Amino acid sequence: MDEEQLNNPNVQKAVNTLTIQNEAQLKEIVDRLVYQTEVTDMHTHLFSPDFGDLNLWGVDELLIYHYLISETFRWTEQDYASFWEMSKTEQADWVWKKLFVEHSPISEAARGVITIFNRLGLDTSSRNLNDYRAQWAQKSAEQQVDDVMAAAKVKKIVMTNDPFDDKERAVWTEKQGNQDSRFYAALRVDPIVNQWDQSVSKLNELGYDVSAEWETRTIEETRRFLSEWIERMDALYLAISMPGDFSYPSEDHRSRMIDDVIIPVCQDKGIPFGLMIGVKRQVNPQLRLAGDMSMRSNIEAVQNLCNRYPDQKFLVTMLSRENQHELTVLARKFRNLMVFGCWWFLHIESMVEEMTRFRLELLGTSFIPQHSDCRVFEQLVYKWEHSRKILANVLNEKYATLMQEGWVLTEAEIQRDVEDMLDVNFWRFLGKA
Ligand code: RAT
Ligand code: ZN
Repeated sequence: MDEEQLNNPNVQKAVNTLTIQNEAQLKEIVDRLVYQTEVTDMHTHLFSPDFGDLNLWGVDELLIYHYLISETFRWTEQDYASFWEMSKTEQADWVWKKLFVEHSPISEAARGVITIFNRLGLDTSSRNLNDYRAQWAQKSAEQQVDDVMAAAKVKKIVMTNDPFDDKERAVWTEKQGNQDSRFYAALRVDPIVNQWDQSVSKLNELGYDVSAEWETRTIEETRRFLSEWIERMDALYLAISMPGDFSYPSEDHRSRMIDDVIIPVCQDKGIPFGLMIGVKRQVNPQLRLAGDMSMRSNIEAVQNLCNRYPDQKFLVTMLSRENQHELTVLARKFRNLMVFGCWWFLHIESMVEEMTRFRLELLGTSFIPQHSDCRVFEQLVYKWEHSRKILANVLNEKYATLMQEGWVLTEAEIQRDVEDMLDVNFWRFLGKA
């Protein structure tokens, strides 16, 4: 068949519905589809170019990613304060020297930088940081966003949006907010749930009549705050990170806020509540953003939420390896629970493989295998490529065992499954697909 025929949609459809003949053909098809299918990245810390310098990109930002900062400090006695006093360029020089020159960049986060350089066409053998900087200097933020999304095959990006952040709020209130249709908002609610005392004055400043006491007026006004911001941002879901000792229900502020404000607002707006559970914040405050740890959690909090609110959808990921299997089992019991991503310290090859494998074995394709959690734009390239490789390998193995039993497969069926996992499951869960 020549290229013209292959590009004809009718011919394509006929080819897609042909039975796959052997495992070599299967591998070619699965690899191609997993690598080529455009993804929806449902949790990131990226911003569209509308947000100006909140949109982080470039080689220095890549090197001072907090995942790399904590790794770099393992190689030096340097005091923390002097590191934070350095300019970004000096910090990046230091990370480069310690992690890429004096040692091999083998960790996931360090290897990721090399994948990015290579995919963006830089000479990884030169190891010349200033050359890399010079090549980046030729780009604009807008161009880089386009190029990276094309290279990573990411079509939709969900940001993490915080109205308490002064810089970000100004973009929503004084400018036009997000105008880029490839980007979507998720409203982050950590402060009002986890630091209520500090949030009261902030809400007052923003014009909401709340007080430290939990009373009707405070509940109404906090609901109003969330509703107005969901509308302003067109937020797809509410999101929070929870410490490992999160329990629900409980006689505490968190449970009151969930029951009286968060769930009623989510129900009213018809949006999910996303929970990322198992962080132990600031075990080493000197490392700042890099100073958080993972913590084992009690799955019963999720079970109780799903049980009490069967009509409410919950997007959930957990941070400790020990919680992963039971979270996946719980998703078999509650269709209002969508398991997503391999979060933070689990976003490493060995854990992604283990989790992807048992999630497929317990849930079939009815989950969201990955989100990137990127903070720097170019990270989309490595985070997605590394995960796609694992997903392709595991899927190849699973389909091959079906074929060995005489099950016939078509390319169209595999395409459906891959699109579900990388894109559609998220939107369907939101009721938007
Ligand atoms: O993965 C990260 O970069 C963490 O620092 C957190 O931001 C985490 O993903 C979160 O959303 O709380
Ligand atoms: Zn995150």
